[in-house]
Amino acid sequence: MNNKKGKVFYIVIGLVIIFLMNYFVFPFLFGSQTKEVSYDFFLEELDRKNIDEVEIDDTFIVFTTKTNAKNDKPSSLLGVDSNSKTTYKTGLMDDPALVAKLEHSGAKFTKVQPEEMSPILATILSYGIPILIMVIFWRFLSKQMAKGGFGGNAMSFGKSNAKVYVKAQTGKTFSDVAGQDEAKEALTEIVDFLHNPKKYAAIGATLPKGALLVGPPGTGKTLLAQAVAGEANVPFFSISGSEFVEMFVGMGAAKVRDLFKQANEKAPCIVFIDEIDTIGKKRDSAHFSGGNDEREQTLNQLLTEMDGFDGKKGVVILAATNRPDSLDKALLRPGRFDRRIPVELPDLRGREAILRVHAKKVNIADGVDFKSIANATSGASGAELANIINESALRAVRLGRIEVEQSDLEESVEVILAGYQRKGMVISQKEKEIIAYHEVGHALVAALQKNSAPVHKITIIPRTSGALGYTMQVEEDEKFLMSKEEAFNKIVTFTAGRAAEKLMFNSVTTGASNDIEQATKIARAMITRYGMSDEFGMVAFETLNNPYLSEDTSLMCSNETSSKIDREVVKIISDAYEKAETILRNNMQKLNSIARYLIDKETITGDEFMDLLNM
Ligand code: NHX
Ligand code: ZN
Repeated sequence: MNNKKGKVFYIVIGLVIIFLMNYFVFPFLFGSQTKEVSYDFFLEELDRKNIDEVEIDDTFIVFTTKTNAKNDKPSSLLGVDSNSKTTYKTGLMDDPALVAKLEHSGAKFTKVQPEEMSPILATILSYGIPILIMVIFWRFLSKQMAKGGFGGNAMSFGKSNAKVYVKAQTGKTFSDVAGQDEAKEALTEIVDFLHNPKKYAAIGATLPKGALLVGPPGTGKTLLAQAVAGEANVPFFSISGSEFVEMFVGMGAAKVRDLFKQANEKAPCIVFIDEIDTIGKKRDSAHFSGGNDEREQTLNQLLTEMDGFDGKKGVVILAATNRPDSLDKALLRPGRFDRRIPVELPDLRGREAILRVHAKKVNIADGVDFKSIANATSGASGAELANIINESALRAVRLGRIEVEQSDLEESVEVILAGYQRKGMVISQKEKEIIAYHEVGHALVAALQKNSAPVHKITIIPRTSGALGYTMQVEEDEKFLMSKEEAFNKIVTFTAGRAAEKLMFNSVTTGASNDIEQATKIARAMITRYGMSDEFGMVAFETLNNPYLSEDTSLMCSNETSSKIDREVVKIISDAYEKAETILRNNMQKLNSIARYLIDKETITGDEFMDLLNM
């Protein structure tokens, strides 16, 4: 059941119960089946001499009748027996003749003091009892929840029902983690400590209580934590930071308390908190919203627990985040998460190793070249590589094979990059030509200038990402640096698609939007971050906020500089366009012949392309 819906549902039930109590159960319980009636009803009964006893206080007349009142309809809703005597109540009128009338009717009547206690009692009863009932109801619910009733964790009312996974063994070891040699090395000490804490205690060493695994999404932080537990052969408690975020203040903190209590009982063990940034965000000094109390309490509780537990006992807390910059400094103080273990995107060797690890789970044909796949997937994370292997296995099945072949892997790389092929998409001959010339424009310029990655593939088969065609370039070797020339030539290559369209058809299309964006991004970065413009030199106008989110930058410059930067960007790109145009103008025959060939074949490999070019 949906969590939110569940909560609303139970709150509504609670309110309905209070409502019912106030209207039906209380009056019944406290014997006051008092009916409010009009004053003329009272006078009428007086006339009939049907009134038995009367009590008058400062504001009300309360009376009983001898027999059933004439105008009184028994209340069917309550099922009150109409033969039983009912107490009636009516307002006291300013009626000088009242005493005479009462005497005349023969009723017993007394003047009473208004019950001073009664309003207070009434207040207590009408407010206190519902609250009491709510509390009991609440307890009941959380007990049900603990038992797994009401659909397990559908709701998180009440006492913490910390969803903690205790596994005697995660079953993972470091051999399951490929391409993270530095991180593994940093974690071996923790494994050793968990193996024999006494060795460390004997020398008096205080062991790290916590280590923070930082890195981009999909790099295997969770897997590493599981592997540490597996290697050390200790229980693994895992919870995600988002699970601490609760509807009510204090619940998250209760979960933290619970988690550590359980962990202490099971020590030595690993406690893993995924996405710790959800609770560990910097606490603002300003309290405008005031709505962050819950998160703050949770964080404080976490800090308290970390300080509180005995470091020698063997509880090691691992946490993962991809936004280390946004973490509260308090979390990073010594004795807390004082160790920071970077978990980076895999390099070429790492990618190959990761592919091999995941390939163990599927049937792979002999002679599959993982190295070339690794080479083509620069910047991919471990999770993406795992996805590539799975996609290729699915493709193999779809094509009725029992083994994954090289072509499956290559196609899967493209699926991850640009989506699935849209074979059914109908594209007019005219547009096919535009697309082909655009792509061959990219490819020719890439091939004909130095400092440019070789063309790997050209295709005009549309993909589900919206790409109508693309040119894949793959670096021969892994590159960690980019020279100014390489950066500029990249921009030239990006502008070449548009240049080819313009040269060939003397008109341009919207298709180049993605190229334009990328070219502009590189040009801007050259100026504001890489000190590659003659105009400004080595000045940083833009800084990277998060090493794992390349988009997350902040600009620091005057408005004047900002417009100068814009002009410089325009200049770089127009220079690049000119260069691309010149290269293409000097190679029009090649552009024509290869574009024709591409329209015919739809896909050209890098080798075919080079053959055509050198013909
Ligand atoms: C549109 N698509 O959005 C149409 C359907 C100029 C021959 N109206 O520059 O496909 O315009 O060199 C990955 C990469 C969308 C995903 C590029 C998703 C581009 C791509 C926009 C070729 N190749 N443009 C290119 C293209 C378009 C787009 C992408 C993507 C076109 C051009 C897409
Ligand atoms: Zn393009």
